[in-house]
Amino acid sequence: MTVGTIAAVDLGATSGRVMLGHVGPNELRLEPVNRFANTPVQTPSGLHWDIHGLYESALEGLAEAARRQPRLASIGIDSWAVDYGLLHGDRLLGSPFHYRDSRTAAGVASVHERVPFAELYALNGLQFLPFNTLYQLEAERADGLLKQADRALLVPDLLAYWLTGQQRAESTNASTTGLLSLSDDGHGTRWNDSLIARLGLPRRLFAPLVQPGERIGTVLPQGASAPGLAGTPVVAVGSHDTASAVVAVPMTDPDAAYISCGTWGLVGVELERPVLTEASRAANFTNEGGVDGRVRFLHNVMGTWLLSESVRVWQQADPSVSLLPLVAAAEAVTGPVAVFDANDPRFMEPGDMPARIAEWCVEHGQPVPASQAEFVRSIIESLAEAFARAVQTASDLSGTSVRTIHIVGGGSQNALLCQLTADHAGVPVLAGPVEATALGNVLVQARAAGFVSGDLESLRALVRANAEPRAYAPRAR
Ligand code: LRH
Repeated sequence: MTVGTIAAVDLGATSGRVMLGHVGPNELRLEPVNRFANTPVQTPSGLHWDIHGLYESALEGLAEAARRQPRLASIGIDSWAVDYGLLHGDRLLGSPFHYRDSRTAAGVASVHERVPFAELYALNGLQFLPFNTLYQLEAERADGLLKQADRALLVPDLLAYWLTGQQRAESTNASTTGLLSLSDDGHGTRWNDSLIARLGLPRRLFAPLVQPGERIGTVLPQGASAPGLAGTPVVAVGSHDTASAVVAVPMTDPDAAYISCGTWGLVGVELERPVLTEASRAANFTNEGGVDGRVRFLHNVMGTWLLSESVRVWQQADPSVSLLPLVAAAEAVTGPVAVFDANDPRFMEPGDMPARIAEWCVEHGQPVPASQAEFVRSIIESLAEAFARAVQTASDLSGTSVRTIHIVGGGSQNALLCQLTADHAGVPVLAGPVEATALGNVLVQARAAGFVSGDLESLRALVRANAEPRAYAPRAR
């Protein structure tokens, strides 16, 4: 086996990047090509993604990748889940909505009237999140917009379509729509036609499914903005960013939990079979589709969103405020700070997070943080507490006795968060890699191209061999 080079497009809720991945049996190296901001746009119709800007930035990165590496083996695309573009023929019907837009509230009620949540959970195994695709589609249906649409493509599928002309639905991300059939051995092979019909959704919206590792198509000459890009295969990866991140969690122990920590903290364990008990429904745990048919049994905790939204608000008064010095100042805070419920729905939508945290503290008789450093400390303590609680619940519900917690993604660089998570959980934390999502994306492509082989455990061994995670031992509390 040789070392091959692959391109990964990885779009997060606040930034995107194109990476080259150099992969062989003993090599795994990422080479950043470009990074760009992902700035949502508020218009009278609501909060939208700047999908054309994102596509353009991805194309710029891919063009540069092809310049640096004329023999790219393939391209793979991942992004956040649930959001989609509606198409009429090849025409996009408006900018995709951001999942933090509040339009879906009415959609939730009307979906649950047709299919009560308990029944939905038995069918799709998904935790309740008000923005799951099926609720968003219900909002479009009620507005009459679906009459004109003949496809709904999730964001990575939409970009892959623009590159290749092929409309496909990658299964890990499709599992977050709530509209896939869930069988005993997991997700991913069939749309749930009867559920789609009961919800009054047109079946034509849903493209044929592909599994991670399958080829979607090749870059069209008109999709190529650089010589050398046309004809490059576009391969399905775990196109849900969290599915790709979980591929690159360097777990060696089956009794491990993971936290994929970026905007969200996705906290859970990997399983062979879904858990659909009454207890897991009550705890709002999800069974999302993973690569190789694994199940991502996890819960969404609010994540670094609480920090980035707070900093955004502080910057409105003082543009010099930035997160890193505040985290350093938070490390120096010694007295007790409020630990609030990071999962409270009031923190979901964009807005004045410090004010909402203060409001929560007043309502619950806790001290309101007195400075920005105290707010940051309080947020990090609260996230660590919520992470530890979710690990415990994942362990109880799945029967996994967690001995290690892996933190991957941007949050793994936050030493205070990692240490406090270990302390709250009373379990050692292993932190890194930071770029787990891009690594998972690259590894699935590399396996499809034959540069590496084996199951997820072999891919994870390669991640670990190339970057040893940093260990945080729990301290007595
Ligand atoms: C993380 C993520 C998460 C979803 C949310 C919409 O980026 O994909 O797994 O629940 O965004």
